[in-house]
Amino acid sequence: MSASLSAPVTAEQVEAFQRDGAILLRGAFRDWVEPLRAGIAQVMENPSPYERSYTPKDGSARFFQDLCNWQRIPELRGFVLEGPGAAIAAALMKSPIARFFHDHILVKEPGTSMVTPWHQDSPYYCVGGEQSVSFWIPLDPVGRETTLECVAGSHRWGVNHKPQRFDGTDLYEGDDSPQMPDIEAERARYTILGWAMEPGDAVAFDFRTVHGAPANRSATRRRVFSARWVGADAVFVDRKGRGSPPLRHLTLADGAPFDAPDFPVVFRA
Ligand SMILES: O=C(O)CCC(=O)C(=O)O
Repeated sequence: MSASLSAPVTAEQVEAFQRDGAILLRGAFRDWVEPLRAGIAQVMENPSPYERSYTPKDGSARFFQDLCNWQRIPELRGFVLEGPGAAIAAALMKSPIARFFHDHILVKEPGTSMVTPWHQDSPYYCVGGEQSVSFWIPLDPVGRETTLECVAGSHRWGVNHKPQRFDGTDLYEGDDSPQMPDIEAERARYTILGWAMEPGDAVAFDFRTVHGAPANRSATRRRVFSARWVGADAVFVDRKGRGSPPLRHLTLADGAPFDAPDFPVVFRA
């Protein structure tokens, strides 16, 4: 289950990622489905202090979320340090290194009405730079009507829209950054990418890419492991520990290279 020595992605995939800010990687993490399922089960049994699940007011099933568990759960640690993600991330980002940022577990139980609103990840994160990628890896089959959706090219819009919690409240008090446009109401104006997926497939998307996900109206769980990577140009952005994840213990200076023990360089060209 170690990284392949051959090119981890094709030149066409790299160009599509750079152009669209989101691509589908069929089967990229197929060998890691069982370890990731086992890791998620352990986290759900024993969540971290970062857990922030939502239970819809209509009584439908919950949307479980937890973050930053890779260091304490052996299966997740194995995925980060030994899986193919680091090499794929470096290639897609066109970076000589891939540094791990954090992991995010997102489980939409069957029937949950919880929609993941359209958003960009970059304004939530204490990291900036041009080189970033998240792998959104479903561990259950996901139909087109339930899958992650990304707005093609939105990573190049040059705007950081106001970050909000998934329940619609603002993340930062007094934040006057622009509101996310109502993508849902005007879907025809955008090129919206989304794919039916099998366990171990991945959507690779840039932290700046506008994305969201529907409720899970299916009868199947939608377990997802998201793994987030940055490249050589990453710098710390001081959000005073109020971002997501709320990493209050970091002592890096604003604008300093993003280098701390929690964020290991896993791949070097
Ligand atoms: O899985 C979802 O519902 C949303 C995923 C997401 O926003 C992310 O991985 O950044």
